[in-house]
Amino acid sequence: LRWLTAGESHGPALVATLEGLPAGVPITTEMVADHLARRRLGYGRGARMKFERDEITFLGGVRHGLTMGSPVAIMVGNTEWPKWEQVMSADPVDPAVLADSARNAPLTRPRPGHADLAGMQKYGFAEARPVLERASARETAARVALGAVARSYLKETAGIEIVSHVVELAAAKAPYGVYPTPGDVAKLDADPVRCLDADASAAMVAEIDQAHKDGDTLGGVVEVLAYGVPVGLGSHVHWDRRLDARLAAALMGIQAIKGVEVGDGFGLARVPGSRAHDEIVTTDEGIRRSSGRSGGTEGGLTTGELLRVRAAMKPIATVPHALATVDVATGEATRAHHQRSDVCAVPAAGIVAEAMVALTLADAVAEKFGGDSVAETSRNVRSFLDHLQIR
Ligand code: EPS
Repeated sequence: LRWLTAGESHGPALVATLEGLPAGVPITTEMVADHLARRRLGYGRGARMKFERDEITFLGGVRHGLTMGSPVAIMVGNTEWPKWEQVMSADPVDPAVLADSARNAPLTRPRPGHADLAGMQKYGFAEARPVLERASARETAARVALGAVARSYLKETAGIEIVSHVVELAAAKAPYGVYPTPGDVAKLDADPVRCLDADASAAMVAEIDQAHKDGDTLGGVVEVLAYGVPVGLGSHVHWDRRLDARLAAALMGIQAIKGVEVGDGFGLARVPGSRAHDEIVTTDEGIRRSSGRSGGTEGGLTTGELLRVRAAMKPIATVPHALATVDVATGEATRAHHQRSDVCAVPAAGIVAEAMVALTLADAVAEKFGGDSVAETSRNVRSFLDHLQIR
């Protein structure tokens, strides 16, 4: 698979293209809209999540609710665009008009923790606007749109389903080892922080309320589970073919993610081997692992067990109680620029992480099973599983 996104946070639209999927993947505007709406959920988001809408237009690759095997192109319009038409105009704008616009005031007080300063230095900008526009997590809407296509492909061809939940938010933690299933998604989406445990959810909401009062921001940890992943995706034969490496890169590539774990991850480094691995046992269903510590990958290959990955999001860099910085126009010590911000976007990060896992798994499924139609890919998956020598 090949996929790309383009577009700025306050530009007219985000666009995303995805090439390499077979014909016959069911996808509709409503399916994409559902996932984009899930990304907007979550206690602690800022004002923009309330008044802006995601306007979805398919520009190619889909006919009557099914992919055609050609590149899929999706546009997600920003309904905020009219306010930004001049500031973000692609064509030159009369400098007198721009000078009059408060929105266009140069952002010369970079935020610590954001791409602002290093981006300005690298690309030679005198202010942060051209950097923050693309660094913004607004771009994740485009990935979630493509993720909706990828997850439909996974479900149709291999029966794979993806669920995520928030397991930590600042100091509040969900009980370890409780894994939501696809049947829990409606309940998770109805929870303000997408956490299955009611007490932990209340503690997370309280953390956000306190941070809001303190003019602060919060991070947390999301966990993504993929059910029905067949054995044999990825490979042990080369580092860049290892599925765990690809998943880690995909999750790390989400804005504000600072750490990734596969299965029990860092926890495995703290216990002896006798308690770190998943023993191999025979069951009525055939050969299985007796536990899920590895997160469903061994040697960079999927094992056929539950796939489980976690991503740690740092607190949002736009801190209302602004941090110390330097005004790059004057060299003076000052406070970072701040207009509005989310207190916490961890629940949304879970939806984005689902999309990145879906795109990574879709890539691995397409690579292993090929096929130019959904029927052909499904046959290839079934045939592989039916002919496993050891099971
Ligand atoms: C973002 C900052 C906020 C968020 C935005 C991501 O936007 P603004 O600076 O305009 O208030 O609302 O997220 C989205 C618009 C979105 O759709 O997720 C940032 O700096 O990353």
